[in-house]
Amino acid sequence: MDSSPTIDLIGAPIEIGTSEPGAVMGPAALRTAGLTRVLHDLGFTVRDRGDLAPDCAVGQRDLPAIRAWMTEISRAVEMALDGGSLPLVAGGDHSLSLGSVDGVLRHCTRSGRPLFVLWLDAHADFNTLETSPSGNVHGMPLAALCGEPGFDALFEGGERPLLDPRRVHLFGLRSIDTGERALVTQRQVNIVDMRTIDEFGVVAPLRRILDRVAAENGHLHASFDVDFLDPTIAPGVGTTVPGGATFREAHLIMEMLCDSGLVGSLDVVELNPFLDERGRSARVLVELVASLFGRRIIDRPTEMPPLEA
Ligand code: HAR
Ligand code: MN
Ligand code: MN
Ligand code: MN
Repeated sequence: MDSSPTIDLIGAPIEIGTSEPGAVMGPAALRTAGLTRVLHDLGFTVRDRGDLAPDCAVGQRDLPAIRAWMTEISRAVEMALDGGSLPLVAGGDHSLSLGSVDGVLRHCTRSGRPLFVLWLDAHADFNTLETSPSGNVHGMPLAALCGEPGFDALFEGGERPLLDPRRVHLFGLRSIDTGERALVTQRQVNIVDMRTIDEFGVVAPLRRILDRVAAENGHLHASFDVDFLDPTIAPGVGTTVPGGATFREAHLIMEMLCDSGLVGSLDVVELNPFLDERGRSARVLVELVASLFGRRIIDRPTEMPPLEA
Protein backbone atom coordinates (compact mmCIF):
# COMPACT_ATOMS: atom_id res chain seq x y z
CA MET A 1 0.00 0.00 0.00
CA ASP A 2 1.23 3.53 -0.60
CA SER A 3 1.83 5.96 2.28
CA SER A 4 -1.73 6.36 3.53
CA PRO A 5 -4.38 5.26 1.10
CA THR A 6 -8.01 5.85 1.85
CA ILE A 7 -9.58 2.69 3.23
CA ASP A 8 -13.00 1.69 1.93
CA LEU A 9 -14.72 -0.44 4.55
CA ILE A 10 -17.19 -2.70 2.77
CA GLY A 11 -19.56 -4.72 4.95
CA ALA A 12 -20.60 -8.04 3.45
CA PRO A 13 -23.00 -9.65 5.92
CA ILE A 14 -23.35 -12.92 4.10
CA GLU A 15 -23.83 -16.38 5.56
CA ILE A 16 -25.25 -18.28 2.62
CA GLY A 17 -21.92 -20.05 2.20
CA THR A 18 -22.08 -21.78 5.56
CA SER A 19 -24.49 -23.97 7.51
CA GLU A 20 -23.74 -22.19 10.81
CA PRO A 21 -25.85 -19.04 11.25
CA GLY A 22 -24.35 -15.92 12.83
CA ALA A 23 -21.79 -14.60 10.36
CA VAL A 24 -24.30 -11.97 9.18
CA MET A 25 -23.50 -10.17 12.42
CA GLY A 26 -19.77 -10.07 11.63
CA PRO A 27 -19.52 -6.58 10.12
CA ALA A 28 -21.56 -5.08 12.98
CA ALA A 29 -19.34 -6.74 15.60
CA LEU A 30 -16.17 -5.52 13.89
CA ARG A 31 -17.52 -1.98 13.87
CA THR A 32 -18.58 -2.32 17.51
CA ALA A 33 -15.07 -3.51 18.40
CA GLY A 34 -13.73 -0.28 16.93
CA LEU A 35 -12.50 -1.18 13.47
CA THR A 36 -13.19 2.22 11.94
CA ARG A 37 -11.90 4.11 14.94
CA VAL A 38 -8.50 2.39 15.13
CA LEU A 39 -7.88 2.94 11.43
CA HIS A 40 -8.87 6.57 11.78
CA ASP A 41 -6.55 6.93 14.79
CA LEU A 42 -3.71 5.52 12.69
CA GLY A 43 -4.16 8.42 10.31
CA PHE A 44 -6.22 6.82 7.58
CA THR A 45 -9.25 8.28 5.96
CA VAL A 46 -11.87 5.57 6.32
CA ARG A 47 -14.95 5.60 4.17
CA ASP A 48 -17.46 3.26 5.70
CA ARG A 49 -19.54 2.18 2.73
CA GLY A 50 -22.00 0.43 5.00
CA ASP A 51 -23.23 -3.08 4.40
CA LEU A 52 -23.95 -4.31 0.92
CA ALA A 53 -27.50 -5.54 0.47
CA PRO A 54 -28.04 -7.26 -2.83
CA ASP A 55 -31.48 -7.86 -4.13
CA CYS A 56 -32.07 -11.42 -3.01
CA ALA A 57 -34.19 -12.93 -0.30
CA VAL A 58 -32.55 -13.13 3.11
CA GLY A 59 -31.50 -16.68 3.84
CA GLN A 60 -31.72 -17.73 0.21
CA ARG A 61 -28.88 -20.20 -0.34
CA ASP A 62 -29.09 -21.04 -4.03
CA LEU A 63 -26.54 -20.15 -6.69
CA PRO A 64 -28.43 -17.11 -8.07
CA ALA A 65 -28.49 -15.58 -4.57
CA ILE A 66 -24.78 -16.15 -4.14
CA ARG A 67 -24.20 -14.67 -7.55
CA ALA A 68 -26.11 -11.51 -6.62
CA TRP A 69 -23.80 -11.09 -3.64
CA MET A 70 -20.65 -11.79 -5.65
CA THR A 71 -21.55 -9.25 -8.28
CA GLU A 72 -22.10 -6.52 -5.67
CA ILE A 73 -18.96 -7.32 -3.71
CA SER A 74 -16.84 -7.55 -6.83
CA ARG A 75 -18.06 -4.18 -8.10
CA ALA A 76 -17.52 -2.45 -4.76
CA VAL A 77 -13.97 -3.79 -4.48
CA GLU A 78 -13.07 -2.99 -8.06
CA MET A 79 -14.45 0.53 -7.70
CA ALA A 80 -12.46 1.11 -4.53
CA LEU A 81 -9.23 0.00 -6.18
CA ASP A 82 -9.90 1.93 -9.38
CA GLY A 83 -10.39 5.03 -7.24
CA GLY A 84 -7.07 4.48 -5.47
CA SER A 85 -8.56 3.23 -2.20
CA LEU A 86 -7.75 0.07 -0.32
CA PRO A 87 -10.83 -2.13 0.06
CA LEU A 88 -11.32 -3.84 3.43
CA VAL A 89 -14.16 -6.31 3.12
CA ALA A 90 -15.67 -7.29 6.46
CA GLY A 91 -17.66 -10.52 6.49
CA GLY A 92 -19.57 -12.53 6.47
CA ASP A 93 -18.55 -16.05 5.56
CA HIS A 94 -15.62 -16.85 3.28
CA SER A 95 -17.76 -17.22 0.17
CA LEU A 96 -17.55 -13.41 0.00
CA SER A 97 -13.99 -13.76 -1.30
CA LEU A 98 -15.44 -15.02 -4.55
CA GLY A 99 -16.58 -11.47 -5.04
CA SER A 100 -13.69 -9.60 -3.46
CA VAL A 101 -10.94 -11.49 -5.26
CA ASP A 102 -12.90 -11.29 -8.50
CA GLY A 103 -13.00 -7.51 -8.12
CA VAL A 104 -9.27 -7.35 -7.37
CA LEU A 105 -8.58 -9.59 -10.38
CA ARG A 106 -10.51 -7.28 -12.67
CA HIS A 107 -8.56 -4.29 -11.37
CA CYS A 108 -5.23 -6.09 -11.72
CA THR A 109 -5.99 -7.31 -15.21
CA ARG A 110 -6.46 -3.72 -16.25
CA SER A 111 -3.38 -2.42 -14.44
CA GLY A 112 -1.25 -5.31 -15.66
CA ARG A 113 -0.06 -6.40 -12.23
CA PRO A 114 -0.04 -10.05 -11.21
CA LEU A 115 -2.33 -10.88 -8.30
CA PHE A 116 -1.05 -12.92 -5.37
CA VAL A 117 -3.40 -14.17 -2.68
CA LEU A 118 -2.35 -14.88 0.89
CA TRP A 119 -5.03 -17.14 2.37
CA LEU A 120 -4.70 -17.15 6.17
CA ASP A 121 -6.98 -20.02 7.07
CA ALA A 122 -7.21 -23.41 8.79
CA HIS A 123 -8.83 -24.66 5.59
CA ALA A 124 -7.82 -24.74 1.94
CA ASP A 125 -11.22 -23.59 0.66
CA PHE A 126 -10.40 -25.38 -2.61
CA ASN A 127 -13.34 -27.77 -2.78
CA THR A 128 -15.42 -28.09 -5.92
CA LEU A 129 -19.11 -28.95 -5.98
CA GLU A 130 -17.92 -32.52 -6.53
CA THR A 131 -15.24 -32.81 -3.86
CA SER A 132 -17.07 -30.85 -1.13
CA PRO A 133 -18.24 -33.08 1.72
CA SER A 134 -20.60 -30.39 3.04
CA GLY A 135 -21.84 -28.53 -0.02
CA ASN A 136 -21.00 -25.28 1.78
CA VAL A 137 -19.73 -22.64 -0.61
CA HIS A 138 -17.37 -21.08 1.95
CA GLY A 139 -15.20 -24.18 1.45
CA MET A 140 -15.00 -23.54 -2.30
CA PRO A 141 -14.06 -19.94 -3.17
CA LEU A 142 -10.48 -20.59 -4.28
CA ALA A 143 -11.47 -23.44 -6.56
CA ALA A 144 -14.09 -21.24 -8.19
CA LEU A 145 -11.72 -18.30 -8.56
CA CYS A 146 -9.05 -20.52 -10.11
CA GLY A 147 -11.48 -21.70 -12.77
CA GLU A 148 -12.36 -25.21 -11.64
CA PRO A 149 -15.44 -26.38 -13.55
CA GLY A 150 -18.98 -26.13 -12.21
CA PHE A 151 -19.01 -22.56 -10.95
CA ASP A 152 -20.08 -20.56 -13.99
CA ALA A 153 -23.53 -19.91 -12.51
CA LEU A 154 -21.82 -17.93 -9.74
CA PHE A 155 -20.42 -15.28 -12.01
CA GLU A 156 -21.91 -12.80 -14.41
CA GLY A 157 -21.88 -13.83 -18.04
CA GLY A 158 -18.93 -13.02 -20.28
CA GLU A 159 -15.22 -13.42 -19.78
CA ARG A 160 -14.00 -13.39 -16.23
CA PRO A 161 -10.36 -13.20 -15.23
CA LEU A 162 -9.08 -16.31 -13.47
CA LEU A 163 -6.80 -16.54 -10.49
CA ASP A 164 -3.55 -18.44 -11.09
CA PRO A 165 -3.42 -21.20 -8.44
CA ARG A 166 0.38 -20.99 -8.46
CA ARG A 167 0.03 -17.45 -7.12
CA VAL A 168 -2.15 -18.59 -4.23
CA HIS A 169 -0.41 -19.06 -0.87
CA LEU A 170 -2.32 -21.00 1.76
CA PHE A 171 -0.98 -20.16 5.21
CA GLY A 172 -1.92 -21.95 8.43
CA LEU A 173 -3.58 -24.97 6.81
CA ARG A 174 -4.54 -27.82 9.14
CA SER A 175 -7.83 -29.18 7.81
CA ILE A 176 -8.23 -30.41 4.26
CA ASP A 177 -10.61 -32.86 2.59
CA THR A 178 -9.43 -35.80 0.48
CA GLY A 179 -10.47 -34.59 -2.95
CA GLU A 180 -9.38 -31.09 -2.08
CA ARG A 181 -5.90 -32.28 -1.14
CA ALA A 182 -5.45 -33.97 -4.50
CA LEU A 183 -6.64 -30.85 -6.30
CA VAL A 184 -4.36 -28.32 -4.57
CA THR A 185 -1.39 -30.57 -5.30
CA GLN A 186 -2.36 -30.94 -8.93
CA ARG A 187 -2.87 -27.19 -9.34
CA GLN A 188 0.44 -26.37 -7.60
CA VAL A 189 -1.09 -24.18 -4.93
CA ASN A 190 1.61 -23.00 -2.48
CA ILE A 191 1.12 -24.26 1.04
CA VAL A 192 2.56 -23.24 4.37
CA ASP A 193 0.74 -25.62 6.68
CA MET A 194 0.88 -25.71 10.47
CA ARG A 195 3.59 -28.38 10.31
CA THR A 196 5.79 -25.92 8.42
CA ILE A 197 4.98 -23.18 10.93
CA ASP A 198 5.81 -25.52 13.82
CA GLU A 199 9.19 -26.25 12.28
CA PHE A 200 10.21 -22.89 10.85
CA GLY A 201 7.98 -20.35 12.53
CA VAL A 202 6.03 -17.76 10.55
CA VAL A 203 8.88 -15.42 9.63
CA ALA A 204 10.93 -17.46 7.14
CA PRO A 205 7.96 -18.82 5.14
CA LEU A 206 6.22 -15.44 5.02
CA ARG A 207 9.38 -13.63 3.98
CA ARG A 208 9.73 -15.97 1.01
CA ILE A 209 6.20 -15.16 -0.08
CA LEU A 210 6.67 -11.42 0.34
CA ASP A 211 9.99 -11.47 -1.54
CA ARG A 212 8.29 -13.24 -4.39
CA VAL A 213 5.43 -10.75 -4.60
CA ALA A 214 7.86 -7.82 -4.42
CA ALA A 215 10.12 -9.31 -7.12
CA GLU A 216 7.16 -9.55 -9.50
CA ASN A 217 5.71 -6.16 -8.52
CA GLY A 218 2.51 -7.95 -7.60
CA HIS A 219 -0.65 -6.87 -5.87
CA LEU A 220 -1.10 -8.84 -2.65
CA HIS A 221 -4.61 -9.63 -1.49
CA ALA A 222 -4.79 -10.93 2.08
CA SER A 223 -7.78 -13.01 3.06
CA PHE A 224 -7.99 -13.49 6.82
CA ASP A 225 -10.27 -16.26 8.05
CA VAL A 226 -10.85 -16.11 11.81
CA ASP A 227 -10.24 -19.86 12.07
CA PHE A 228 -6.61 -19.26 11.10
CA LEU A 229 -6.28 -18.31 14.77
CA ASP A 230 -6.30 -20.84 17.54
CA PRO A 231 -9.83 -21.21 19.00
CA THR A 232 -8.53 -20.37 22.47
CA ILE A 233 -7.94 -16.78 21.34
CA ALA A 234 -10.72 -16.56 18.74
CA PRO A 235 -13.69 -18.80 19.57
CA GLY A 236 -16.14 -16.73 17.51
CA VAL A 237 -16.17 -18.78 14.34
CA GLY A 238 -18.34 -21.62 13.10
CA THR A 239 -15.54 -23.96 12.08
CA THR A 240 -12.94 -23.95 14.84
CA VAL A 241 -9.92 -26.21 14.33
CA PRO A 242 -7.49 -26.74 17.21
CA GLY A 243 -3.81 -26.00 16.76
CA GLY A 244 -4.07 -22.62 15.08
CA ALA A 245 -1.88 -19.54 15.09
CA THR A 246 -1.16 -17.88 18.42
CA PHE A 247 -1.79 -14.21 18.97
CA ARG A 248 1.95 -13.53 18.78
CA GLU A 249 2.31 -15.39 15.49
CA ALA A 250 -0.66 -13.65 13.91
CA HIS A 251 0.47 -10.31 15.24
CA LEU A 252 3.96 -10.73 13.76
CA ILE A 253 2.47 -11.71 10.41
CA MET A 254 0.45 -8.49 10.41
CA GLU A 255 3.53 -6.42 11.25
CA MET A 256 5.52 -8.07 8.47
CA LEU A 257 2.69 -7.49 6.00
CA CYS A 258 2.62 -3.86 7.05
CA ASP A 259 6.38 -3.43 6.66
CA SER A 260 6.24 -5.02 3.20
CA GLY A 261 3.87 -2.35 1.94
CA LEU A 262 2.50 -4.94 -0.47
CA VAL A 263 -1.04 -5.53 0.78
CA GLY A 264 -3.48 -3.77 -1.55
CA SER A 265 -6.75 -5.33 -0.38
CA LEU A 266 -8.02 -7.29 2.59
CA ASP A 267 -10.86 -9.59 3.65
CA VAL A 268 -11.70 -10.30 7.29
CA VAL A 269 -14.08 -13.24 7.24
CA GLU A 270 -15.97 -15.87 9.21
CA LEU A 271 -16.39 -13.90 12.42
CA ASN A 272 -19.49 -15.32 14.09
CA PRO A 273 -20.43 -13.02 16.98
CA PHE A 274 -23.21 -15.40 18.05
CA LEU A 275 -20.53 -17.95 18.98
CA ASP A 276 -18.09 -15.42 20.42
CA GLU A 277 -17.38 -14.84 24.10
CA ARG A 278 -18.07 -11.23 25.08
CA GLY A 279 -16.61 -9.84 21.87
CA ARG A 280 -13.17 -11.39 22.36
CA SER A 281 -12.69 -12.56 18.80
CA ALA A 282 -13.89 -9.29 17.29
CA ARG A 283 -11.47 -7.41 19.52
CA VAL A 284 -8.55 -9.65 18.57
CA LEU A 285 -9.35 -9.09 14.90
CA VAL A 286 -9.40 -5.34 15.32
CA GLU A 287 -6.01 -5.51 17.09
CA LEU A 288 -4.58 -7.53 14.22
CA VAL A 289 -5.99 -5.22 11.57
CA ALA A 290 -4.47 -2.27 13.45
CA SER A 291 -1.06 -3.94 13.29
CA LEU A 292 -1.48 -4.60 9.59
CA PHE A 293 -2.16 -0.92 9.07
CA GLY A 294 0.83 0.32 11.00
CA ARG A 295 0.23 0.31 14.70
CA ARG A 296 3.57 -0.49 16.29
CA ILE A 297 5.04 -0.58 19.74
CA ILE A 298 7.95 1.69 18.94
CA ASP A 299 9.16 3.28 15.71
CA ARG A 300 12.25 1.45 14.72
CA PRO A 301 13.29 -1.05 12.12
CA THR A 302 12.66 -4.71 12.81
CA GLU A 303 16.34 -5.67 13.27
CA MET A 304 17.51 -6.72 16.72
CA PRO A 305 17.83 -3.55 18.77
CA PRO A 306 21.42 -2.55 19.50
CA LEU A 307 22.71 -3.27 22.98
CA GLU A 308 22.99 -0.23 25.17
CA ALA A 309 26.64 0.29 26.21
N1 HAR B 1 -13.47 -28.18 4.04
C1 HAR B 1 -14.75 -28.16 4.65
C2 HAR B 1 -15.87 -28.04 3.63
O1 HAR B 1 -15.64 -27.83 2.48
C3 HAR B 1 -14.85 -27.06 5.66
C4 HAR B 1 -14.70 -25.70 5.05
C5 HAR B 1 -14.84 -24.70 6.09
N2 HAR B 1 -14.50 -23.47 5.51
C6 HAR B 1 -14.40 -22.39 6.21
N3 HAR B 1 -13.67 -21.49 5.61
N4 HAR B 1 -14.78 -22.27 7.31
O2 HAR B 1 -12.34 -21.75 5.59
O3 HAR B 1 -17.00 -28.13 3.98
MN1 MN C 1 -4.00 -0.41 -8.32
MN1 MN D 1 -11.96 -19.90 4.86
MN1 MN E 1 -11.48 -21.67 7.53
